Amino acid sequence: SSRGGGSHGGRMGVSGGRGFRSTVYGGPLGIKDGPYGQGSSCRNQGLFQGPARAPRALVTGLMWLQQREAAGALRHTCEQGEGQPRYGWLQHDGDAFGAQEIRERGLLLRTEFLKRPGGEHGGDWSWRITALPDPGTGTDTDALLSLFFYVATDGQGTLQPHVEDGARLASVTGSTEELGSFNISFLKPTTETGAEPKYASYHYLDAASPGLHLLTELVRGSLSNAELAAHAAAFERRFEDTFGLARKGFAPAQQRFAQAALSNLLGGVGYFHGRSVLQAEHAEEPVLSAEAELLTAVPSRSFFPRGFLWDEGFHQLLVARWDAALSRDVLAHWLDLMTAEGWIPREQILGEEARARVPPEFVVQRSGSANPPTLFLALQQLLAADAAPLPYLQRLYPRLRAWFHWLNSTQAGALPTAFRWRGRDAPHERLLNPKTLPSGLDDYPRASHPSADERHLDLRCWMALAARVMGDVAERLGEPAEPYRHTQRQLGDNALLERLHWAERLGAFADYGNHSEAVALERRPARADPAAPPQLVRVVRRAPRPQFVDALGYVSLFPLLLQLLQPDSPRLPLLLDALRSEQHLWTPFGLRSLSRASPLYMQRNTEHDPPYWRGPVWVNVNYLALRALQHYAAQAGPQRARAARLYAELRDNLVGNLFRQYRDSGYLWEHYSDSTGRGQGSHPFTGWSALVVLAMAEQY
Ligand code: 6A9
Repeated sequence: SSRGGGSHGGRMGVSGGRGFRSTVYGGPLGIKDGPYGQGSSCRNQGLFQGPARAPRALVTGLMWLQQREAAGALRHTCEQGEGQPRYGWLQHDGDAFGAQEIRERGLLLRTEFLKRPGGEHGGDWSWRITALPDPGTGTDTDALLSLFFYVATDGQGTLQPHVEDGARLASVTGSTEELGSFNISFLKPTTETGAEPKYASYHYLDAASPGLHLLTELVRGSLSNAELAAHAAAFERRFEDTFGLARKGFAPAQQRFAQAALSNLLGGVGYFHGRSVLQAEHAEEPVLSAEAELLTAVPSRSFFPRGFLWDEGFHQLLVARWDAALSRDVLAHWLDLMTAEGWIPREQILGEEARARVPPEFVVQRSGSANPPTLFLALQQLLAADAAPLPYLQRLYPRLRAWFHWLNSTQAGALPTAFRWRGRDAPHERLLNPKTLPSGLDDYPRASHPSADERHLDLRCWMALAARVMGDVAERLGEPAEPYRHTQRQLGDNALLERLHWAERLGAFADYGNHSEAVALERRPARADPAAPPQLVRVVRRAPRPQFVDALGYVSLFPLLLQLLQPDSPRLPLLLDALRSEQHLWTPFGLRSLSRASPLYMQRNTEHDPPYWRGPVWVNVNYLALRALQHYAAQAGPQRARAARLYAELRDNLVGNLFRQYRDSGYLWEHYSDSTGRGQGSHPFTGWSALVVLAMAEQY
């Protein structure tokens, strides 16, 4: 251990071995590469060609411990709810360089890695860990700090520690299936002035066990400052070349905010593998899927460290601008998860470790359930940027086709060209409105009484987008495009759209179904046991009948969001009115998800289920709104000038609030309060909230 103030480094040189591609993708927390490890050989598996990541990788990581009088806690991960002031990647290029800071009471830990490509095996990579007492948090700067590095193999391979002076671990050599032989060196720690740290001492532990234990005192770093500075400068240049935020006049603090947003999205990209629990529609019991591997970004490194289907399309809109090749890999991995019928499960909880973090009721994925096909948005962007070469599209195409047909057939509505999300919650007396998790908009109000006659507007619009992109891909490949073009025309036909979804009384587009607007939760004594505490129970004051659903919110905007409305549509000015009205969707922080005038605005769904998509501001939908407003501002039509004004105002509001919240709280958040702008829900949430970078850059 050493007294605070030391700078500790470890050079981790991995050399030798076969086909090592040392991209460092963090797991739940980048410094714990853990079971979501990195590395590995080139394999051709399914669609995915290029550097695969190893399921049984060499595992390395860091734990840390501030020793205090009242015994400190050994830390291995950062978890929401620990009151961590701030942690995350400040810079990360998704490939060869990253710099991360973890702040906690009394301590600032900085971790940096560098990859040096070269040779036959992907080259070497190095880490440096810097620990500084953090006087800002007002604690005893003499506290002992222990850093524990571990190296482990996962059931295969060998490890050999090499010890110096009786106690200091100088290196570990060994071999694994993926790497062949390798060497990891731990250099001695230094202080900032280059002197030997006064109180450093070393220990190591070599243990064969199901646990990961090579506990060692860490060492001093020889990642040269010069080399790191060059990477940081290169990152900043590339960031500016890609997004142009300095050119646009953003202040340095705002640029750093945007860099951190991108870096956390990239630094959260992980390699996951294992089996999912799948429930086929007519099977009695859920079954384990085949072993799957998934390279994906995640919504939140600490709270939801796994893949979510519709989140990923949004993530890739940003990733693709930075590194189109990485996006292509991710997209291919997702499409590879498709079952033989054409279904892609929405939440990817692969393997035991991932499952351990998820409450049992969320683990099973049900085969009838879809999720918005946002991967088409990402693909559309790759096509527009000429970043989807034909051989790649050719490999993707059979999967895309199967996916489209699965969606088009299994989610069809009762009327031609109508669609319906399958997998709504079953009605229950405790639910104000049965949720629609497959839509991604979980508790957004839908018909009060789910039925087969329901028509879901957002899904219909997603299908229009999917048909359009399928048509584009088919044309590029010389495949029959007309069936997709036909669907695209049908779903884009504004008159037909109005017939199915224009709700005159609401003055907006809406879902249709068996619905009662007079539904509420009331406190009632439990029926079975009059002595039990009262419960919230749903009462339906007027019988449901087939009608449009009286919810004005994100769903109503979909024909605008996905740019299906003609620029001269008489409905467009009405949607813009709703969007700009503070009584409805407009806030100083972005567009709220549900109108203040809507009966379910900010209503809980049950006693324990607070409003989620019933008021708060969500960044993914705001991004779509900006993109659409910019589109209508570029089209000749009566709303052109107004769309341009709304675009500029909305962008200022959204970007301004996310930046302020980051400055004040240290995080990007899952959603934002529509009344105060405060970040809410899971954090750090640098999944689709990171789209703020594209809003700043005005890239849509
Ligand atoms: C619950 C929690 C320790 C909900 O961002 C991922 C999804 C979105 O796809 C969806 O649109 N989020 C949105 O409505 C988060 C879902 C998290 C479910 C898991 C378990 C326990 O974790």
